Amino acid sequence: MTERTFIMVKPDGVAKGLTDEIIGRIKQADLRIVSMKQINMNRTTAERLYAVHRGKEFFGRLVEHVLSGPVVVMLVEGESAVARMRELIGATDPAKAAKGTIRGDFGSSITENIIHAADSLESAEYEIPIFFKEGLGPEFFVFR
Ligand code: 3AN
Repeated sequence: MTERTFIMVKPDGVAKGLTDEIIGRIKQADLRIVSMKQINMNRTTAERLYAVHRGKEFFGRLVEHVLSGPVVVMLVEGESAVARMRELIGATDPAKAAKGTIRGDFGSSITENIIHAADSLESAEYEIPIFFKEGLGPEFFVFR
């Protein structure tokens, strides 16, 4: 099934100059980047994105990290895009993520783990409209 998913290169990934490397891996996996932009998130948006984690011990660290610098948000489309992107990013903790995955290759800690990818179609449907409004603005293009 063709799916759309939400991807975000986190501030540590942007700061390490990994955006191009990540774009390359997404395209290599036969997925399309439908739209992409670099933004500085505000607190309201960060807390909305991570609303499912509110109340957890790490919520504050997660929000502070995502506010610490620019992020690159992407709308990615393709066959089984949600599962395929989760394979590409690897396990949440970089120390446990396989080599060859983005987090396994570049992540430095469970907070600074380079990249976010929606963990289900339901999550993607919640996360995408926080950052992308269909049909609005010049930001919609297809990066093949
Ligand atoms: P994933 O990003 O792999 O879907 P989630 O949904 O469990 O993982 O967690 C969302 C984010 O919260 C992770 N990307 C990670 O940065 C952070 N996180 C999760 N668990 C912890 C933890 N125990 N300590 C610090 N940060 C955490």
